[in-house]
Amino acid sequence: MSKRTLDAFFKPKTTTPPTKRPKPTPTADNSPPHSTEDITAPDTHPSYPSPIPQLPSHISIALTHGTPAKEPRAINNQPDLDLLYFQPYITRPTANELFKFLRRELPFYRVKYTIKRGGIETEINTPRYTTVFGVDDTSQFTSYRDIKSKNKNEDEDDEDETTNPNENSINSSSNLSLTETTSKTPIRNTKYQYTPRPIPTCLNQLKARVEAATGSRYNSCLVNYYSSGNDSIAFHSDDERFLGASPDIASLSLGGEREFVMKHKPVPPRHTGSTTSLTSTSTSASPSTAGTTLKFPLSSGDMILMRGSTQSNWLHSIPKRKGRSGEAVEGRINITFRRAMVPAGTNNYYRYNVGDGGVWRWDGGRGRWFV
Ligand SMILES: O=C(O)CCC(=O)C(=O)O
Repeated sequence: MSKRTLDAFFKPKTTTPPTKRPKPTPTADNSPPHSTEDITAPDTHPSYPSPIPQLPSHISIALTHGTPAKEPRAINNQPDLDLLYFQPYITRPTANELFKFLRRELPFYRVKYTIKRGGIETEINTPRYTTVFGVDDTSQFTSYRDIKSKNKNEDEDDEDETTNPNENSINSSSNLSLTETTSKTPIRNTKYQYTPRPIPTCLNQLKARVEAATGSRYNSCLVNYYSSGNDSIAFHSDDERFLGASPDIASLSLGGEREFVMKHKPVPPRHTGSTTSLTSTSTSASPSTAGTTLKFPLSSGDMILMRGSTQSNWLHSIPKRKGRSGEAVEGRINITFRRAMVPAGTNNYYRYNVGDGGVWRWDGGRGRWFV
């Protein structure tokens, strides 16, 4: 294939029109939308509805030199439970700054989808604002320059500009294209149902720190925003097969305090004398676990790492929180860092965290969301 044809192939074809952004008025967050220290260009990519700024340098420095703020506590005193509880992972002042930055700068969505309940199509309105970045292990974002460089090496006669592998930074993310991880060839257009988006530098920096603290690798950042104590997430486990058998999931809290509640999955009664007996990953639970509910307060900057057999045996939730004024209405961001192994994970994450609706933005000046 000629260089000209390859260039045309890899260049992003369409650019999503930028979404409306609030005028840069002084914000209720007490910080200008872009402080004077933030002079580095924002990340841009055709899959982003608008550019995503770099972390202010004081946050970036605090993350690099100040995390983990405290060594974690291992919680493994219940059957099948294996947690690391960082209380906190990021100091409260930095966590609150990071909360305001991410609420202001990330594109959020309010996803609606339908499921069949008792044979009837039911519309579900996700009771949170959500967003997601990243792609499963079978694909990777590769810089346009690197692809050109690889092609150049295969065709030494082709004249091309010199490439610098160090420029494969997300900062030049408009250059990033999806390639197959093993073959390094461009992915098929039909591989994903939704367009995966590279993790912007601000979240990538955070991910790198979390990886160092937890000893795990992640390829996806899922972000939830709970605008008040009325927003919640029901009991569930992140036990999808696309995460592998015993996934590590790091869950970071920023902003308002909420309670993280866990309970063991129901243990099916022991079934004997049948060749079609149920199999379950939960059979190791002792009777004393049944009905045990664990509650972990999550303040701004706290992080819980769920690992090992936790997801296959325990459910977790953030229940609604009422009655304690102030805390109950304060916004909260939760970021989960996960590693999806196969495209089903990417499809699932984008379907339920981005979907097909409009982009929601936080207007700090007015203290409200707009679409
Ligand atoms: O908000 C939280 O702390 C939990 C989020 C969660 O459970 C999830 O995203 O699956």
